[in-house]
Amino acid sequence: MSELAFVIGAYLLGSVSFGILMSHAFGLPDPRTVGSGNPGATNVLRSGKKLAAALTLFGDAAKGWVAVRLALDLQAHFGWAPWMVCVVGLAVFVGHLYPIYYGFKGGKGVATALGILLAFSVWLGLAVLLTWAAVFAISRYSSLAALVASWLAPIHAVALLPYKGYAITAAVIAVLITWRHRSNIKKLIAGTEAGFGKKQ
Ligand code: NKO
Repeated sequence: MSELAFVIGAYLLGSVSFGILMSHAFGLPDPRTVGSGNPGATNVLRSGKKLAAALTLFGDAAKGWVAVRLALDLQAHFGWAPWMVCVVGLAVFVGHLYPIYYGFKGGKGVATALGILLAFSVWLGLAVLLTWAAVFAISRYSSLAALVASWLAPIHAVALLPYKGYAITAAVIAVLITWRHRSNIKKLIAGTEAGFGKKQ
């Protein structure tokens, strides 16, 4: 029962959008009404306010990290099944994608996934972060970097972590990230995706 309450709490925490909150705090337009229309760090960065984008990235990642970190502590103290931690991770992630506070229209899950994977394992989080940075450095597309990082995350998880539930969770996250990036994928193929720097 306490597990179910915690899963619901994780979903509600995931529903909090730092992209919307930070844009409001910095007097920027609602990110859902400008650029790609996505309430994520990338689209907040398109406003030109780097601090607002950085705080969006930090906040959206932190909520994923906090939910999973707390679940790991509770699992250790109360003998929850290990897979409960995975369910909590997916709950906070689904909250970000389909938030109860914003008509179930949320973000693409990249920053929140990073926080979740960092809480599973710092090495897993760093491997995924490095993948994102490498693909972004080469392509200058935030979306392509997120897609490739998400696809490689389950492979990193299998290689790094003995508990296979984390790899399965990363695979589910990769499927959902890909689904949420379907408009980006169409634009990448058409050559009309908005990049940063040299490609713009
Ligand atoms: O506006 O549709 P858009 O171009 O904004 O946005 C596409 C973008 C949406 O995601 C975000 C969050 C952005 C993050 C920048 C992240 C920097 C570090 C990322 C690490 C990545 C982890 C991948 C996790 C995979 C499981 O994609």
